[in-house]
Amino acid sequence: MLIRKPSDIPSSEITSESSYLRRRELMGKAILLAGACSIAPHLSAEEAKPSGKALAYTKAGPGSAPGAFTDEPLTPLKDITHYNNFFEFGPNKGDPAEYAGAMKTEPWSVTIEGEVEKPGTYTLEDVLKGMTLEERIYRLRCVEAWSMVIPWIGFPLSRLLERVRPTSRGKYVAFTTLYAPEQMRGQRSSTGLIDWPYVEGLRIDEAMHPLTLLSVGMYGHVLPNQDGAPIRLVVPWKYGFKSIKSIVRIRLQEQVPPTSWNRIAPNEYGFYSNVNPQVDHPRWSQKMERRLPSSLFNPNRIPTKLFNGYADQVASLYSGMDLRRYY
Ligand SMILES: Nc1nc2c(c(=O)[nH]1)N[C@H]1C(S)=C(S)[C@@H](COP(=O)(O)O)O[C@H]1N2
Ligand SMILES: [Mo]
Repeated sequence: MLIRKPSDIPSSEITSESSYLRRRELMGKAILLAGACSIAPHLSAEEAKPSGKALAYTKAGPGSAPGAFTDEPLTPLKDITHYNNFFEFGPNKGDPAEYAGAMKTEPWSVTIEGEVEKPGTYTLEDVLKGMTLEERIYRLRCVEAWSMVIPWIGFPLSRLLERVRPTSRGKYVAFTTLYAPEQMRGQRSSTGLIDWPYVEGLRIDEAMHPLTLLSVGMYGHVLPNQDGAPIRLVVPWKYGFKSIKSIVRIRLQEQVPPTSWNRIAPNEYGFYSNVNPQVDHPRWSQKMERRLPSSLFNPNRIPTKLFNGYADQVASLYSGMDLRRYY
């Protein structure tokens, strides 16, 4: 640091006492604000745990199946639970943390119907019976160009689908989120953006892919409500909006299912929505992403990878397809 004697400092640089005091007051406020907004810098990822029940699961490690593990630093729980998209609770990133507590996740059941030999309404306990839970450390890349690394706990969607035996006409899988306006304040608002309930879909081969996960937890515990409790999809090579939360219905069908964002803006959000740095969103580039936590002074910008870095595992699903046309 450069230190100057008072006599070296021209009088124009000397701050009058009153403005000095005012500046201290402002700095004090800025520090308080920074403290309130900071991302729990003193808590290591290992210390912060979700408040829900602990789960038994096998931990991800370098020996895990290809794609199921990354040694990139985990995003702290604080960011994963306070920077969310869950429009059922409002449009702002902080809304789900504030309002998702009103969602009742017990009891919960999932209806599986359509082109399956064993349709039915299964309680979450039924779904989990005999299912081994495993940790998968996946990147989640939002179409808004931020990303996180999350230690999900769950099981491959294929294991559930195999149990209900898809028929040969089950070409697509449609997913539906809970509709409960009395619990989800965003569903009561009249903005009319999303036609509730939120819906999503996958092609059957995408749904059966070993990386496609139904997640019931993270950081060793059941999912926090704002992250899609008690059961949500995680499709790591697609933009985050495909990973539908708080699922109550899974339907196998012959036709391409509608998806919420495609309904809202079909020229911006296609059915496939594979992460692709070469195909820009019409209103912004997809070449880079902001890995959370990030801040004004440490934006943490990194290049986005094709299929979010899972190309070795999933590129073959799309061979021969024009990824610009099928975005
Ligand atoms: N039901 C429902 N699922 C949803 C959304 C939503 O608004 N409603 N938002 C999607 C979007 S745009 C993203 S990026 C991810 C965010 O997941 P996270 O909040 O757990 O990080 O959830 C997806 N699943
Ligand atoms: Mo998103």
